[in-house]
Amino acid sequence: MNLYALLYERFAAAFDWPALAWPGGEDGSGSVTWTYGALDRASARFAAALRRRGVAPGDRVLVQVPKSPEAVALYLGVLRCGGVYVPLNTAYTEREVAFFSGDASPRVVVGAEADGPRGVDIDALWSEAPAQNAEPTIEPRSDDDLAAICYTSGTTGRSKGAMITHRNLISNALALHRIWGFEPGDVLLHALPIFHVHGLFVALHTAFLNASKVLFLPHFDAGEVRRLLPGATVLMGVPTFYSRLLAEPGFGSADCETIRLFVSGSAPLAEAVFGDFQARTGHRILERYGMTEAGMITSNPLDGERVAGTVGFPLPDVEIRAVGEDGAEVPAGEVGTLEIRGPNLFAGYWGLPDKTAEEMRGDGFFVTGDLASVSDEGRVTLVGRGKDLIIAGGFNVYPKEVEDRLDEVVGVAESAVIGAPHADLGEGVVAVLVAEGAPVEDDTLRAALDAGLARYKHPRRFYWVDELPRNAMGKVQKNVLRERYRDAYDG
Ligand code: MLC
Ligand code: AMP
Repeated sequence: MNLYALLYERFAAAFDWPALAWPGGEDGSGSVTWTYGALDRASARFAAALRRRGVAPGDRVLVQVPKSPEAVALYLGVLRCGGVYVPLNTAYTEREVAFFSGDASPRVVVGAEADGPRGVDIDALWSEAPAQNAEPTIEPRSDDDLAAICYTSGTTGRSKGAMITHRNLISNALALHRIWGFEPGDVLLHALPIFHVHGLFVALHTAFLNASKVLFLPHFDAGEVRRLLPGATVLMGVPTFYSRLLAEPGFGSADCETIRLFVSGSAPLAEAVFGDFQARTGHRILERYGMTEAGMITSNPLDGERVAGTVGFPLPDVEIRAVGEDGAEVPAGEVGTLEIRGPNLFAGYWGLPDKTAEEMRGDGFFVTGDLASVSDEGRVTLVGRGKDLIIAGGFNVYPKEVEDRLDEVVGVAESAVIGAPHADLGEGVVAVLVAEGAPVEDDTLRAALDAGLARYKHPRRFYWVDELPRNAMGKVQKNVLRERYRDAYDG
């Protein structure tokens, strides 16, 4: 089934209800509200415009646009015409976008490549469709057809497109809607970006399945979120949202009287933040775990014990196991690499069958690269990552990609990029460099990185050394560097 057909069933009963409330509004109300009817009609209009541009079922539509209600309608429009939605971080530079565009070979590129034949901005696309009564068709799709390709960085520094099917999205949305107890009257406060799984799929799908009102913010601002909390019942965020709310003077239970659920994910929620949040507000944040390739995988329970430092239990129909280096499942409580299987699991990496095969077991389990223990009761505790990944404020940064850019800079002989503890973002990016001649100024490094690397990936601390620590195999010992520079941000 087409995911949009499922959503439409819910929308059709709620055409007059508020869907997205967006700051602004010329009437002085402080917000512009789109009803579910308006959202449905706008998605039909975008679908019509995309069809006119030749988008047929299965064609990719690459999108790099700022967050807005129109952007949501565009996403739904792509689903509706059977296209494959390929969202990109708005921070990506032209060089990064060029890679994705070349890789995904989209029929249409919205928001980028304005001068190219496939490029169009979102307003122009909107005006290309018939203003009235765009045909309300929803292209039939089978469960295995692709709904989206979401790029996720690779350890080799090359991004891979995770192919996500309608089944993946539908199964995950229905499961989360149920286990998180969505009910009539729920209002979601949405401050996440909509180019990643968390803000686009997890948050929007659960709210839309519920025909809930969504207080839709362009970006996270702690003061603004606090101001809007009393009109909401659910907030979903990365850990930084919660630590920043706690940093608001006087923030506490009075701000949270209407809230029934705070959800955290995409990066580890520090036990101290969980504890402080409970002490100040009385709320135990519900932590869940997921990834681009599998949507949501585990969740702490809505009813039942939410244990700090754990990510809870597998979602319905999701199987997990922790596996040792010999490939055998480790005993309960011991640490292994987490492998998972279920209707949420993606269809593979776009154009990379060998890479897909490397990360899939013969019995259909996917190797997540996360290290975890699973208790006797099935509760999962993540203890680290086997993959060389930094997560800053919920955004992933792959060291290899940053090292490749640094190594291109004249005067840099070699580099090693690591994550260091960061009070606000969880981890911050640190570069350790070996000079070729005189060390390069930080500003020169920054300018060089600006040319091809999104700002959130930039190291904000640079250290020059005579040589990088290596093991007997000649491999850089990142654990040594992580220890040496652990106070880079918070020292
Ligand atoms: C912004 N900056 C960051 C950053 N966000 N640097 C490192 N890490 C980040 N996450 C930099 C900008 O480049 C800029 O630098 C400066 O910080 C200020 O930018 P800003 O836009 O004002 O930032 P801010 O409002 O502080 O944003 C922080 C944030 C945001 C935490 C609110 O990053 C955010 O919304 N993160 C959510 C990420 C997310 O949705 N992840 C889900 C992935 S899905 P300069 O130099 O340019 O001035 C997934 C699966 C799952 O992982 O399980 O959910
Ligand atoms: P992404 O590639 O953006 O999909 O990021 C997925 C990765 O984020 C996972 O493989 C985990 O390493 C990490 N992650 C997601 N949720 C959590 C969580 N609750 N705690 C710790 N790590 C998490």
